[in-house]
Amino acid sequence: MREEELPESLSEQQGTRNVAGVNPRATDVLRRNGVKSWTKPAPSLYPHQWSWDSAFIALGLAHVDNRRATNELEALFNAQWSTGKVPHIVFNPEAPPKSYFPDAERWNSSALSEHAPTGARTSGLCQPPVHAIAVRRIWQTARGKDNERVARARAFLKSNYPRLFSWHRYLASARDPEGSGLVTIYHPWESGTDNSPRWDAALDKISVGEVPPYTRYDLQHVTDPSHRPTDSEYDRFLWLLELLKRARYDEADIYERHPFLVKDVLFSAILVAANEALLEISEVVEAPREDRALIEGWIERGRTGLEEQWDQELGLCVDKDVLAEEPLRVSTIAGFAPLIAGGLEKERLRDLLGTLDSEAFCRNGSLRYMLPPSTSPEEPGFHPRSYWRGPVWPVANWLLWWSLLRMGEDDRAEVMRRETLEELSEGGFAEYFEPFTGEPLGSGEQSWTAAVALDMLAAGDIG
Ligand code: 9WN
Repeated sequence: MREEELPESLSEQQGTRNVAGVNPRATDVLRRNGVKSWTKPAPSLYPHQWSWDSAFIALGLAHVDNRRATNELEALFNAQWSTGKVPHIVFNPEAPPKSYFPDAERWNSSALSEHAPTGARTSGLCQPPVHAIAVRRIWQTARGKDNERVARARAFLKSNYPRLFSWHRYLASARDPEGSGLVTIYHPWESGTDNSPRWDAALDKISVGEVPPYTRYDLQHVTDPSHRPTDSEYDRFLWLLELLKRARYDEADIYERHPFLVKDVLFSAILVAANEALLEISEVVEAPREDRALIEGWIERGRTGLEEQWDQELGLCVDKDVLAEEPLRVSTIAGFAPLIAGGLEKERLRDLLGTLDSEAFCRNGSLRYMLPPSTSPEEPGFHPRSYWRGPVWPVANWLLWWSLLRMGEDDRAEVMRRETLEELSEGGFAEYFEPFTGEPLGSGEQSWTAAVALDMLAAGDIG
């Protein structure tokens, strides 16, 4: 769809405040990245539909165009696997050739797995389940509006509730056969924080075998290759992909022999928060009582599992290498997982806020803005320009801001919101930012950056 064919209502500012021109610019980014019924994460670096990007995008679009927000999620869920898995990438058949690697051919999921969808080509992985949170936002922004909009939102909730429920059930079962409350990921791409030092120790243990030749197209879309993962990281990523293909994406097979099985605390915490949203949705759609009991059980189990991963010395929660049975002790934003999962005891909340307000994160004296670097500058694996090894990511700020609000930490939340919006007002809607200079890095015009700005701007307007 060409730009001029995108719905006009995207430029209507429904109830959002304009902070230094951020609002109209954010709306324009989402308009320009729009493709048919969904939105590219970025104009050229990411030409397909990504799972958690789409959830954040829908969250932002809910404030400017509810129909487009619902279309975004429906397009994604149309590619859901029969196991309940929501794929991390849904490939765009109209993407220019040689624009993103690994492509649909390399994943080959429809040929390898009977569970893959028939109408779309997808990757074989998944990403953090922000979707129910976005669906609830669609409901919140429709409530109190005209009857037709409320009825449309209710119908959307009703038709998509079963998809959300089966997605969460998949994560609670296939991805947690131990019943630990924590989700196992098979690949760093599933975490959404791909080259974070969180994964270094687990990746180091893998001996990389023969990877069929490949060309990285991502490097042609950034000004400096040091912003992106290194070639050696890519070799490991691609090797894990080969192993998943050999297992034909079969969960039991993967669990049996895959060399990268990690309990991801950030993913698990997002699932807890999404389960809270799902519980509210289940009430709106009057879902069976048994569903609600199950969802409540998942929430409780998730919080208990996270508490077991608490590291008192770091003042953070840490991931766990399932195979080595070891905690992965690295200081990154993922460690704030319990804040995202909510339901905290006073003491744990105090610990987490103490870490957030320390030199290791927001109070580092050299920061351009008081925003948490993705990896603490005190970590040996920290790198201020390399992707998830240090740069500030606006979506991560959104997760923390939203969690602080839910914990009643309004003043801290307001600082996070203000600093984020100021950074975007100065640097634009970049994918990520250098923490000490505020320099925009990675792709420009990143959709989820624009989307979280819209949600932050609208704060106060919604319940
Ligand atoms: C691999 C799209 C995605 C985000 C991820 C981010 C990055 C892909 C890549 O871009 O990952 O999935 O090629 O680097 O790490 O969180 O969903 O924006």
